[in-house]
Parts: sequence; structure tokens; C-alpha cells
Amino acid sequence: MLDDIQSLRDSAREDIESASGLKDIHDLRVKYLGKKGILTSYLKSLGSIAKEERREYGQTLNETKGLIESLLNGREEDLKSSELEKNLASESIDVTITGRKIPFGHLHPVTQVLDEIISIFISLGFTVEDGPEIEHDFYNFEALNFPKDHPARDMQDTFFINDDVVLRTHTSSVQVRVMENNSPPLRVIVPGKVYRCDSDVSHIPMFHQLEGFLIDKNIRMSDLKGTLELFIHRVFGPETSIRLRPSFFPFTEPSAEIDISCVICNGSGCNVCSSTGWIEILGAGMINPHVYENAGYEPDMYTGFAFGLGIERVAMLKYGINDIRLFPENDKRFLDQF
Ligand code: FA5
Repeated sequence: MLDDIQSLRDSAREDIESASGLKDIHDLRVKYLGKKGILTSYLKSLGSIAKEERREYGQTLNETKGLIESLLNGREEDLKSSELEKNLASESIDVTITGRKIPFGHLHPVTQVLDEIISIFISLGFTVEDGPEIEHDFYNFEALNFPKDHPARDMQDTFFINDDVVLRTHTSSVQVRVMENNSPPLRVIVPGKVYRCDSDVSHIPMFHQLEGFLIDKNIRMSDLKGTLELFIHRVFGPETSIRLRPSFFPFTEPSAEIDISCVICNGSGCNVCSSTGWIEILGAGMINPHVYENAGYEPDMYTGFAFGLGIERVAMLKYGINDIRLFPENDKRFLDQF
């Protein structure tokens, strides 16, 4: 009988040593130690053993149980650690490999130019004001001396929301709003989006303007010219010349278009400046006394100037871009160049 137990130990040892995975260990545990396992059946048969042999036999069975358990546990540990090593090797990370570069975004070129222009005027003591993009006809036209049915309204292709409400066509709409709530001296810029029913290589339906106005006593056209010259020199360089060409806006009198010497050909003539050597950059003038009246000011008390420029136009000249529609398209290949 003890021989049987010896051969049980040998076969258990052999089985356990040849186990190749944790599943095998589980199955062997069931085979030898489980409820219906081989060793368990030996233990169950203890009662039928002669009394004088039972003690020694029982002890041998318990030792065998302990041996099989420890063989199973040892093999299980070995298999677990070799499995772990195998996993570690297959999932290893090479920490020396360089990382993948995450591309950084940057401000849109129009925003960059707008920020640069705003900071120039802030350095000259101007404050920044804001106004609604959906605007009353009054602030966009009427208060600026465009009476209803005045032909000057044809100058701008307007998106009408209804008879009295429009998408603002220019940032000049904020002039009277600011005047109504503040008394001179005023030195204000208004950057923002404006809308016109317009689209070609130099026009888009939504674009950015920056309005500027200064109101005080004894402000003259020369103050306007000096301010704009300084601004143009900071944006395009001190070699850039400006000239004032007579023009018409209902809300300024006198009015002027401001041209700068062509930044592409330095004034010698090219296709950007239509061989004239000059490029129109903004509209300006001395604020019309009717505007002061509409804002509730004493018209004879103050004088001031106003100007309005298209930001995309400035960005096109600064970066040599020949189609304004590239700005709202937001093609990454275009934007990445700035
Ligand atoms: C005005 O809008 C006046 N409010 C400017 C002004 C302000 C005059 C204060 C006097 C005193 P104008 O319509 O010319 O003016 O537009 C000004 C600039 O906006 C133009 O020089 C041009 O650069 C830009 N602009 C006009 N229409 C478009 C458009 N559809 N797309 C892109 N830029 C435009």
C-alpha cells in the first residue's frame, strides 16, 4: 500500500513538472487534491485500514498531500513568473524613443495684425470700445448723417435684418454710441467684425475694421494726418509715405482716402498698385458737426477726426497676399505660414 503511495508521489511529481501553464496546475490540483481527487480517495479509504497500520498510513498520506501541495505551489509560482517575464518582454516600452511632436497652433494672421494695430493705438492713449454687430439703422446710418433714402446708403451693400435693424456695415456705428455715454476729450478705437454683401478677390462678406476717433477742442486735419502717419510708419516701416486724397463720407467733412506708397514696389509702380505707386488703405476725415448734434453734443464746441481701416487689407499688404478669401477659408497650409 505504501508502494502505491510512492508511485502516486512519483506520478504527481512528473505531472507537475511537465505542467506548461496555469490551467494545467489548476487541473492537476483537481486531479490529485480535489473532492474526487486521487489523494482524497486514498484519505477516504483510511477507515478500511487495519487499526495498527492506520496511523502510519494516515501520516504518510498527509505528508503526500503536503508534498503535492508544495510541488503544485512551487510550479505555479515558476509558471507565473515566467509568464510575467514573457508579458514584460512583449509589452516592453523603449523609453529612449523620441516623442511625437504635437503641433502648436497660433493666432490667426488677421488677429495678429489686429492685435498689433490695437497695441499701437493704445500706446498713443486710445481706449478700446466695443459695439453690437446686429445694429439699429440709427447708429449704422441715420446718426452718421445718412438720412433715410439718402443716396449715400448705396455705397454699402447692407444685410438688412428688417427695416430698422442691420448687420453693421462698418465700425463707425459705434461712434455715436460712445459719444452718447461719454464727454470729450475722447480718444477711442473700435475693432470688430462688419458685414457687407460683397465677395471677390479683395472683398468678403464678413471682415474686420478698426474705427478710430478723437474728439477734443481745436483738433485739426493735421492732427489726423500726424496720427495716421505715425501709425503707418509703425506698421509698414518709416520709409512708407502717405497721401490724403479728397473723398466723401456723410459723417466726415472734409473727408479723405488715405493712400500709402506701395509696399510691394516702393512706389515705382507694379500690378498691386495698378502702376500708380499708391495703395488706398483707409477712409478718414473731420467729424461732421451733424454727428455731434445726433449724439447730443453742442456742435460748435468740439472738433475731432475719425478714420476706419480694413484689417484684412492691411494684412494682405503686410504679407503680400493677393486673395482676401484665403483669410476666412482657414486652410492650414495657408495659416501655417504666419
Ligand atoms: C468705411 O467703412 C468708413 N466707415 C470708414 C471711415 C471711418 C471713414 C471714419 C471716415 C471716418 P469704406 O467703406 O471705405 O469706409 O471701408 C473701409 C475699409 O474697409 C476699406 O478701405 C477696405 O479696406 C475695407 N473693406 C470694405 N469693404 C470690404 C470687404 N467687403 N471686404 C474686406 N474689406 C473691405
